[in-house]
Amino acid sequence: MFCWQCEQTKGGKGCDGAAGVCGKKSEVAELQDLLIFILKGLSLAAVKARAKGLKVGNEINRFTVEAFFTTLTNVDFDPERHQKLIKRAAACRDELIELANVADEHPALTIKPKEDLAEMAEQGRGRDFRDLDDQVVLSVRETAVYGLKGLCAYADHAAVLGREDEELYAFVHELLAATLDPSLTVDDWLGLAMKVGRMNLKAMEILDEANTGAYGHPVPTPVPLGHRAGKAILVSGHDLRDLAMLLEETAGRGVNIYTHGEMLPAHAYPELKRFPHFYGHFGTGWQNQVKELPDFPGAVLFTTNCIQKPAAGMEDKIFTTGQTGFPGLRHIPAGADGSKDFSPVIEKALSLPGFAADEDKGEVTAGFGRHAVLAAAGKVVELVKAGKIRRFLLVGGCDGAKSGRNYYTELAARAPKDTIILTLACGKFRFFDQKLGDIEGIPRLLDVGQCNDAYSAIKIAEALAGAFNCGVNDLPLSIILSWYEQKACAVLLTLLSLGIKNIRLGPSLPAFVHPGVLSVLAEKFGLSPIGSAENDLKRILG
Ligand code: SF4
Ligand code: SF3
Repeated sequence: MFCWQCEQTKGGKGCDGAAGVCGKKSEVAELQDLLIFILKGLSLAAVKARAKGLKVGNEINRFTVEAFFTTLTNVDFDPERHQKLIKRAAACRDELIELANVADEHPALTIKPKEDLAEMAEQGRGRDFRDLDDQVVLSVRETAVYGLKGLCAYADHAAVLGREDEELYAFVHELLAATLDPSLTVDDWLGLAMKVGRMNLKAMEILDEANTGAYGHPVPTPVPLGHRAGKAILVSGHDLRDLAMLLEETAGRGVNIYTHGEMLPAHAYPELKRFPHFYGHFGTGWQNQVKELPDFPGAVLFTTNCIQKPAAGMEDKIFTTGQTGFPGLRHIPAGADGSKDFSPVIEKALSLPGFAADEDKGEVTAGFGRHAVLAAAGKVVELVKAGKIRRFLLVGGCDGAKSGRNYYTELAARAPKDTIILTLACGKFRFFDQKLGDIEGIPRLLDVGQCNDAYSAIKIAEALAGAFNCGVNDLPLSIILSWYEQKACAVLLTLLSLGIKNIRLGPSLPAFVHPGVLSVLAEKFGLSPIGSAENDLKRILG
């Protein structure tokens, strides 16, 4: 195996050998390489079908997005689920080949997956992305491909809420098919990477409409970090529909529902917070789950990334759904209409002790989406003009295990009292419970939401630029990102495609970004690595 798609990659260079740092075994990595290879063939056939004016069925569109999302970091570690996906990918590909009468003999179109799991993995061996000699082209191409994984994750979340877009699906096929064309140059791939960014904005916009259309616009909401006496279920990941269905199914059953990780902002949605048994938030960043989850006295449901190998003894308490999977964990499937029966999770929670007593551990406030922040825009503009708000710091992105991530904790703690910190995604767990106070009633720490709510942050920045009659780059705003997995790549490409400059990126730079590409990004967009919190703040604040 060889994989370098995430920030945790071995030695900052690439995971190889028997397993990746995330725990992905070489067999799963090889199955993923085979799956991606066949998805590229499927995509080429889909491009050819569309070029002939033929319609690519929605089942194939949806499947492409789901299968590609599966290969994102910390989503699915189960070889048997990959085996099924590979077979389905080949069947969908062959259906398109027949539909469009494709005569091309590219191996991605002709390879037939073996029946046996070990033989299938063998077919994937050596079929990773390193098929170009030109390392610069390879680097830009893979940056675009990883961004596309993030886009597929967001498109999948929107699709489960019934929001889909043919242009988005056609682009996913266009980009995956393009990876089979060795004649594309660095400039071609830079153009395609920017298009991934633009299309990801669209995916996040559709997801925003899906989430707010179904559950209302988030409103600032205090979220307890403690618990109530009683049976309990913990819900992790990003998928609000899974949470909504579980809340419905547990109503009146004597079970309290808690959020974990990226599910925290769900507390702020009116149609979710109305459930009296939707109580609080448990735990911190995803990388602490092995240590923290054994202290949760109930069942746990992972709806999306980031899932890790469970601690010993936790296997029968943790469930997966959606694209997530782990060998030995029970998976809750979706019915044809997307509905799910969570009774195994509920029965498990009822059989476990639950919390013995109430405990108050303070609270955090979620729900500063664009509606809530822009409702206070007049006051914010006035405070900026009066010099009472010196700068906005957008400190967002993923959390992870590296010690260098203390930078983000320190940055939030050191930021002067006349700065406002906007945050989003799971990187917030580095500082989400710091008490930063307010500036004349405007909280200094504003949690915009999940990583996909980067859409909301972009809208806030654009609205502020409108109010000040300037461009986003001229605002008193600095963007400091933390990345871990490929959704962060998608969001970064979106920001770059919007022309947003001088972004700082950490805790380390991606292994797949070649030094030659980095210098282009530095020159064109002013992208730079983070330094020390103290020095960066000095530079930012002048
Ligand atoms: Fe390594 Fe990250 Fe790939 Fe896992 S996803 S194998 S940690 S590079
Ligand atoms: Fe976190 Fe995995 Fe990236 Fe949605 S949950 S941001 S790391």
